[in-house]
Amino acid sequence: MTAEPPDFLLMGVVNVTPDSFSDGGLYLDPEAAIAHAIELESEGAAILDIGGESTRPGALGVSAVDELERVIPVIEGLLGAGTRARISIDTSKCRVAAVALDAGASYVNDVTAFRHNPEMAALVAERGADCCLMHMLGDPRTMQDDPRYDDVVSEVKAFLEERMAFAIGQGVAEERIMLDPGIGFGKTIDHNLELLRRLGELAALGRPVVIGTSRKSFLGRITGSDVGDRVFGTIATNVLAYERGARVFRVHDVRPVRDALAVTAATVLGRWPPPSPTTNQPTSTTSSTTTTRAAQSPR
Ligand code: HH2
Repeated sequence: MTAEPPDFLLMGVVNVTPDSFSDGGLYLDPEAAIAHAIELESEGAAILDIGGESTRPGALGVSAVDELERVIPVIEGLLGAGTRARISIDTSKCRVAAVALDAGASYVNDVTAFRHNPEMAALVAERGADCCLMHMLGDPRTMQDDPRYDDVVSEVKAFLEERMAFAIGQGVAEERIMLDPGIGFGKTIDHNLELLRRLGELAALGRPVVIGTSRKSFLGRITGSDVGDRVFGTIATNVLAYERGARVFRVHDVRPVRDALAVTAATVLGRWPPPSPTTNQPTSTTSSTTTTRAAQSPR
């Protein structure tokens, strides 16, 4: 495998759920989830995002107990297997995040941006974890029921600014925060496209932008492709998102997106190999510092 350019990170999706929209049931067995995560890491994932609750439109929530039963054996198994990738816990429950951090996770991906459990911010602060704050209109049960905005980009931007201020107010260090527009979370196809088209306005907030378009339904609406066949659309959106300043890419199909972004980054930078050593490291400081620098000065 060639070296990864220094300025982007791949977050591999590991859904330990029966009902996720694209891979529900495939990795509910911990051994299957661990093997899948190890494969994603070998393909270039620097972060493994472990989730035990689907957030697909209409999804019903699961209890913290069920969520923990799904994710903790996977986190422990991965660390036992010597993973060098960072472990992210994809949850909006403080209790789940706390146990996952105890088990060795170092990143909290909260699709509610600390709104579901505001005390999650203090937990992240206290543990010195990194976090991703994502925009969502409403909640997964209702979010796709006629979402409306006057200007989706400025409203998402204002929301992310407010959530970042909240997190900082609760003690989270600014350099620990990443921001995500929440593609598909309370957005029509046009809202998703407008957010991608004007992603630079969110990158201007100065924090690394995370983007999650992988296999989502708007790609199927455009191409007519089924959920398992949306990697080409996923690549197109991630390449454009990189060009507009995103630096963390949450994907199911790590290898193809990695190759596409490696060529994109090399072309945008205009040189190969990259100027500094690879930053695909498991330590939070290295990763977030690198992506921060990149987001502030993408080219
Ligand atoms: N998308 C999903 C879940 N978590 N987190 C962030 N930060 N950004 C995203 O775009 C995002 C996310 C939905 O994808 P998936 O996990 O594959 O599906 P499901 O929620 O059905 O498990």
